[in-house]
Amino acid sequence: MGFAHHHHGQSDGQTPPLHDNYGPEARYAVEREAELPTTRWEAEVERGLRLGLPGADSIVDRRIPTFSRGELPHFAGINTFLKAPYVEDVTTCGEYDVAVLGAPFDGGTTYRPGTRFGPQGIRKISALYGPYSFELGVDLRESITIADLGDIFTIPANIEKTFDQISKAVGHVYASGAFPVVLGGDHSIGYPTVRGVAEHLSGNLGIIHFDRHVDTQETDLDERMHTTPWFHATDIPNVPPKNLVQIGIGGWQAPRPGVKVGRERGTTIMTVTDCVEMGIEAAAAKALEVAWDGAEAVWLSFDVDCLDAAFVPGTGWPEPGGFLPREVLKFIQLIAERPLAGIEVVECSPPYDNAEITSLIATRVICDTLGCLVRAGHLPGRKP
Ligand SMILES: [Mn+2]
Repeated sequence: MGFAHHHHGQSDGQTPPLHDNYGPEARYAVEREAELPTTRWEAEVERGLRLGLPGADSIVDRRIPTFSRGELPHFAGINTFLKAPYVEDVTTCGEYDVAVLGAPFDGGTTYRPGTRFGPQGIRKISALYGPYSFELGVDLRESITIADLGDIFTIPANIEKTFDQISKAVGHVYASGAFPVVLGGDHSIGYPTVRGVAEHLSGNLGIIHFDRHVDTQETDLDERMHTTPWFHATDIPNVPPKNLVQIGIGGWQAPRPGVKVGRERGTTIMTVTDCVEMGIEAAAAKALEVAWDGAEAVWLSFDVDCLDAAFVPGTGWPEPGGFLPREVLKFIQLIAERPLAGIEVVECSPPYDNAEITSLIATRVICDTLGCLVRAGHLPGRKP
């Protein structure tokens, strides 16, 4: 890489017509790139030179500063999410379109821990990503502003106090008008995140939940754990279970007490086979229909273990037979054609990861969600 991919190549502004060898997606991608501005990229270069000093005399490309400031080089710099500015003053988060916040908590895990390091792992590998997606034809840098608020102060020995902290933090971000991106953390955080958003709505909140596990039992090991968020979330008056759609459920780790609760409350479960055999397009349409039925807003809760265990070794309860990454990414593209209230990505456990691949897919899911929301015109989003 380097700077070359930021050049547009045609200095005279003339673009030759595309030949006919492209498929429709590649054609869309190549055509779209020509329409994307470079305004904020140029501002980043200018800022880098101003704050980081112009590069040494031997540096030929005079856009390179002495100190790395901004995106490049990808391996340098401080690990915020996508190298977004670290915004220490959370009272200002509403000035940004998107606010990333970590929920480093693994006190709800019932097998492998380590998700307290999930936000660190996701931020670290996110440095590998630029802000531009080829297929989506979106450049996040040119379209939206992102703040990294750092992490919520979780209380490792107390689940309930941690839940209260998470609800307060997520509620603050949601009320500010910034789009919340929550980096888990184990899946117990699904209950307090939803609680934090729901209290700011006058209508109902639907939930689109990707997972191999139902997570609908009331307690596990005598507490509210990462196997229980949706029992408690759907006890909230404006989070009805009829708007909870659970995608990718299956295998040998879906506890019977949770299945019973889902049956009694009328949640909707879609297995991997159901989704693949009806086709991802039809499955996404069904998921949207269920989640949005009479709802004011929809929350996306993405457990990385909905993917086949081969793709997510760094997770709390890996389960073979899950989705392929491309199936999940297609699913997300379709879901993000409607607006979202926010997204959480949970159960990424870097201590069990190999070559950062679990953190990599967690990052990809977030970037694709943001990119698709931008493409669909939902970001920049609502402001209070
Ligand atoms: Mn799970």
